[in-house]
Amino acid sequence: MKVLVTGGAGFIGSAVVRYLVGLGHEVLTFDKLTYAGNLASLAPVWEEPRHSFQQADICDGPAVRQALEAFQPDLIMHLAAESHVDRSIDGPGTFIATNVMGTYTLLQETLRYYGALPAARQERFRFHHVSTDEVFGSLGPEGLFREDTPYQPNSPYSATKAASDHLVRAWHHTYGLPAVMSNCSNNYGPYHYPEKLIPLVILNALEGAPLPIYGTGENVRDWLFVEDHAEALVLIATAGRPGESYNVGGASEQRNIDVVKAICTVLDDLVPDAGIGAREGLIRYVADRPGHDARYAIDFAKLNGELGWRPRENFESGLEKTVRWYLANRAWWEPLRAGYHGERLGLTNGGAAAGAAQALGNAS
Ligand code: NAD
Ligand code: TDX
Repeated sequence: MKVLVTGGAGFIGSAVVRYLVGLGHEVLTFDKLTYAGNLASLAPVWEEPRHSFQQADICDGPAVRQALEAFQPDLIMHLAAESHVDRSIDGPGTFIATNVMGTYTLLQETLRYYGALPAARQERFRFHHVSTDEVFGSLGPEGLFREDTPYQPNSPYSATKAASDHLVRAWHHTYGLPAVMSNCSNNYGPYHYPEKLIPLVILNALEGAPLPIYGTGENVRDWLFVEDHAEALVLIATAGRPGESYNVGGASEQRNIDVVKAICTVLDDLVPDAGIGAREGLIRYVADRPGHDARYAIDFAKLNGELGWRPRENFESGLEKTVRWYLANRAWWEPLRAGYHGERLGLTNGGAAAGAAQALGNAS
């Protein structure tokens, strides 16, 4: 297959690209290279003739059109997004631009491209939209998100992802675009930009810096190893039913405080440091995230029943792999830490108005 992957230089996108190329598919990575995009994450496939790269913005209709016409994909996997909840609190404008307007632009150009394909290629063509469980809002202590759970997004990030999900659904329902969707839980693993909880805590703990826990640390997330997710995404994109959505979860619910303590234990074991001591001593409770969702948990019975997928890693095995990867790949993360060193994000919305005007201006 020829697969165009938007956001393929990001954390999950690059795992998908590496997996697809490994399977023998021909892949075009289409990515704007924002702060979160990193060509070093594509190093394992960079020399492969089956892989090519185009730096471009999904909000740029002519660039999307040119890429589709030149590459002629059989499948589009759409992962490009602004993805960090804390940044969406500080500046929602870029989230509206990329996640909403960018998805709209991509859908329009995809529909145009799809409409011009011969019938046999239309039959095979799929558009896969990758989304998040955060669109479903926040759970209490019991229950799981299912595909039919009502949408109740609480952060600017999840509101823009919910909007993009609705657009994809409508383009399928109204225009007949053969689209599938998936909503997954929190990913972790190699090549994760160190602004999210797990990589941030690994790197801070390694250097003996404070480990910030928002609020009480009781919030629960369901952790999914990124390579398990990549496998699920390719299965959904190729074998999922158009018009359907599939939940993807890791069957690994953890309280944040337990995640941070587990990272401390693995690092104390692998890299003991007398100067730092037991790393749990670095934990600091800090101001809560505004609108912080209490609990996310996923029921992936549909994906398991229809397509036979389940995660290979449990949290313990996945976390140890992840920590070992960061220890072995300083050259990947040191330049990123030089640019962003874990400063607290998401406590103001001071830049929002200016950011919105600028971002939406660029998108039109
Ligand atoms: P990421 O932030 O690591 O990567 C996003 C990528 O998209 C980057 O390479 C960036 O350069 C690119 N990008 C951003 N704006 C773009 C634009 N306008 N045009 C083209 N490229 C652009 O994100 P991720 O964690 O890999 O997430 C990938 C997708 O999965 C997103 O749609 C996200 O909402 C979704 N998701 C992520 C998680 C998670 O835990 N990380 C969980 C559920 C869903
Ligand atoms: O320093 C921190 N301290 C802390 O306690 C950070 C960065 C986070 N947290 C908490 C907030 C959350 O309860 O840890 C939890 C995980 O936070 P993030 O890593 O920021 O992830 P989350 O907000 O849950 O969203 C992630 O999963 C769903 C991804 O960033 C989204 O893109 C995805 O859709």
